[in-house]
Amino acid sequence: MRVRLGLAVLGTATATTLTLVPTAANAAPQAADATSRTGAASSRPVLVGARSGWVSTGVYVERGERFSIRYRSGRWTVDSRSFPWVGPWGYSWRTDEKIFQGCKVRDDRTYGTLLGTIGRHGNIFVVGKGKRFFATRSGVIRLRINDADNCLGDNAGAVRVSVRVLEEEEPA
Ligand SMILES: [Ca+2]
Repeated sequence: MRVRLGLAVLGTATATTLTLVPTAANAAPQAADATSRTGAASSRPVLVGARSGWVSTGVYVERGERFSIRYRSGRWTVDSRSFPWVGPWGYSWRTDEKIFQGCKVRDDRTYGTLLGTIGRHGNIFVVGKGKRFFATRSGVIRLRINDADNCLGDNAGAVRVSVRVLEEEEPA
């Protein structure tokens, strides 16, 4: 009786194993996709909210390194009641002159322009829709909208960029 019972248990175990096989086979391609996505993207996706102020990208660069910031998607506005949504290149000067002046982080650029800095007290540079940059100091790259902290309340939207530290000999 005990032997038969053992066989019955074995039979059950085999059946269970058989049903698990297709599940495992289905899971395998998903796992492979996830790995290849991660492997291909040494760039880091970063979401910069229009109401967030400075946002850390989590990407640290050493002085002298090159890095790229590329616009991926999204729109934002510096006044959701009165002004249209734009990408990280910001408003045209024609639209900009209709917006109350006095809220800019960089006066020489239009509202809505994506700005960057390295570390806490670095120069504020223009990112716009993105390009390659040269790090003039070491630190974490931070990004924000060209709209001052005390003017963020009426903003809306976000832009998504990818940030990547470039290899020494990497071509454009
Ligand atoms: Ca605003």
